[in-house]
Amino acid sequence: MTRPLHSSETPVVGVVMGSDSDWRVMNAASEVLTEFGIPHEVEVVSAHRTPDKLIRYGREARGRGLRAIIAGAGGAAHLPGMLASVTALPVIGVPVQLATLDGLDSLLSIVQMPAGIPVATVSINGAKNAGLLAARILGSADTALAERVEAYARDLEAQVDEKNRRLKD
Ligand code: RP5
Repeated sequence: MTRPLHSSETPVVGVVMGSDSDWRVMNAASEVLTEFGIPHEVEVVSAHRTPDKLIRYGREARGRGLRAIIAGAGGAAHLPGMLASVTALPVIGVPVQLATLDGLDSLLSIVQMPAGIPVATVSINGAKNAGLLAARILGSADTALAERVEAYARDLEAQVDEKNRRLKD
């Protein structure tokens, strides 16, 4: 079952992952979305173990009200690309680092898409940035959300200023 994190609101972002073992990384995307007040759902959808579910999820996503999908997977990480093939929604891919190799396998599996089917790929284990990118995408049509994204950037700037002040003390 798809789990709305804010049951009173329709999810607008889908956070999906190839395995529940990816949650240790993908949790960061969910945390950011919660911080920005973006209703989202979390679901395990595997390109290889549940291919029918993947196709269904991708085809139904836009009709259910989702406006972006964040998809994380490791190893032979086909989930983000396959989802992008069956939906017109923006898909943000998160390469998840596994115990073997160093995550480069996941990164290359996600980033090397054929022309025509884009996936916006973030860094290895970059789920936090995936959440922030989803906030920016939604913010392009939501002034209040865009202002929260700007405030977040200002806060980062203030943190760097503060660190500089401490260095000089
Ligand atoms: C990928 O295989 C998943 O995204 C996960 O990163 C990896 C390993 O899955 P488990 O064997 O831990 O379920 O499809």
